[in-house]
Parts: sequence; structure tokens; C-alpha cells
Amino acid sequence: MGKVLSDAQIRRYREEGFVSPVDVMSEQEASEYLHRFEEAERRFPALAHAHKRNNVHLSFKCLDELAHHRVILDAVEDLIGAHFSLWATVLFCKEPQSPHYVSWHQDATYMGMSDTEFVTPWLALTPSTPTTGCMQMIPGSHQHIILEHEDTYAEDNILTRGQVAKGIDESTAVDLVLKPGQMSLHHAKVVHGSRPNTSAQRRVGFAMQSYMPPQVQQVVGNNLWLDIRGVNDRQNSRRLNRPEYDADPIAAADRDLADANLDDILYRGAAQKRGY
Ligand SMILES: O=C(O)CCC(=O)C(=O)O
Repeated sequence: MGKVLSDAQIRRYREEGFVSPVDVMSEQEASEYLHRFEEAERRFPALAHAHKRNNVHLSFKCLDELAHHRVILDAVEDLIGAHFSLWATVLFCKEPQSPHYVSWHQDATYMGMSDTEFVTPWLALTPSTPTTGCMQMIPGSHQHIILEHEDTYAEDNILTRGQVAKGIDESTAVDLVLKPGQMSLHHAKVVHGSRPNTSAQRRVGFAMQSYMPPQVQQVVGNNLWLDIRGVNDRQNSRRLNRPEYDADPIAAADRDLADANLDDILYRGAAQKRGY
């Protein structure tokens, strides 16, 4: 038994490449976080929108709190050990009845890391279901290599390059249905995607992408990390500051650096650069 995950859940993560659902907080607490996030979004529209969705935890206090939530970190520790840092976060908001989707992909493909043993918790702040466009995963797909991805730049595809992993058998895909306050945790190599939100409700998911042990290094861009737990010495790395309040300028300067670094890494060698 781990700190949060049972032996069966840990086994499932190792075998299937994800575990879901995991309770983090009550629906009531999740709706309070959603309210705080949407308030901050209204107050500081330039800091969080469809094309400014990376690293919002360095701007909004509520997301910084979520990235340091004890239950999330304990579950991460159950999977990758007691020493880890946070690389980045992504807010995946799908507006009601919108065409946006996420094609089948493996996160590690363009992240520029030295290793693929890292984990992404995805926390639902609203219901994540087949009609709101929940994530779907292919069990066991993390046990293979990084597949060839084709960059399509398809208009409604909200991945940076609209990249699509080739040769996927969708017939085994499973829906990750989450209530507000529940999370899934997925491996860097598991193949996953999500369909459009056809409902009348917004779907808000916060992906902490990803928590990584110190042996995982950024090898394409700069090593900019938020220290989370244990000892995380990486050569030539710079530690990011946490915001003390919404739009804190000290953390905002770090977010500018981290966002630019992430852009350089994710779009390295790409034929087009989009706003994601
Ligand atoms: O939120 C989604 O629909 C997709 C998220 C995703 O691909 C990820 O967190 O790695």
C-alpha cells in the first residue's frame, strides 16, 4: 500500500500506463477551486486563455496550491519515489459545444527529456465524461517505444503541432470518467487523446505535466524546475519561484522564461508554430 494508492492501483499503473479515478478532494472543494480559477481568469484575462494555457500555476495562486496538493504529491510519490520536481502545467479547458479535440499521442514525444519515467496527474475541476470530452487511453501502450507522430496542424486539434501517433488500434481505448475533485495519473509514454466537448458545460482539467525524478533532465532546452519534494539536484538547472498571490510579478517573470523555453522545446524543428 502506498501513501494514497493501493497496491492494485500501483500495479495497474505499471501494467496499463495510467490509474483512474483517484479521489483528491470533495466535489465541493473542487467547485471552490474552479470558482477561484474562474475569478482569476476574469481578473487577469491576459494570463490564462486558450493560447496562454501553459504554466498558469506560476500566475494563479489556486493552481499553485493544486500543484502542491498533498494527496496529488503522495500519489505521485507512490509511483515515482520521494524525490521529484514539476516541469510544467497545462490547463485544458474545452468550452461548451466546441470542436476542439486532442489526437492520439504520447506526451514524451516532444518534451525533450532524457528519460520517460515520469507521471502526469490530470485533475478534473468539472465533470469529465464522454460528452464533455474526457481523456481516453490505450491500456499498456506505455510499454512500447515512442511511436512515429505525424504533425497535422489540424485546426481543431489543440495539441501544439496537431501531432497524431501512427498505427493506433482505437478499439481497446478506455474512457477516463472523472468527477470534479478526482484525478487520473498517466505515464509519459501511454497513448491518449480526447474528443470534443458536445455538452452545454465547460470542461476544465488541470494537467501537471509532469512530476519527474532528478535523473530525468531536460536535454533540448533549459532546465527550469519547480522544486517539489526531496533532493533534486540537476546540473545547470534553475529553480522557479512560486506566486505568493495572483499575478505576482516575481513568479510572472519566471513564467515568461518557462513559457518561452517550453515553446522552443515543443516546436523544435516544427514546420509551423501555433498558439498552443
Ligand atoms: O485534456 C485533454 O483532453 C488532454 C490532456 C492531455 O493530453 C494530457 O494531459 O496529456
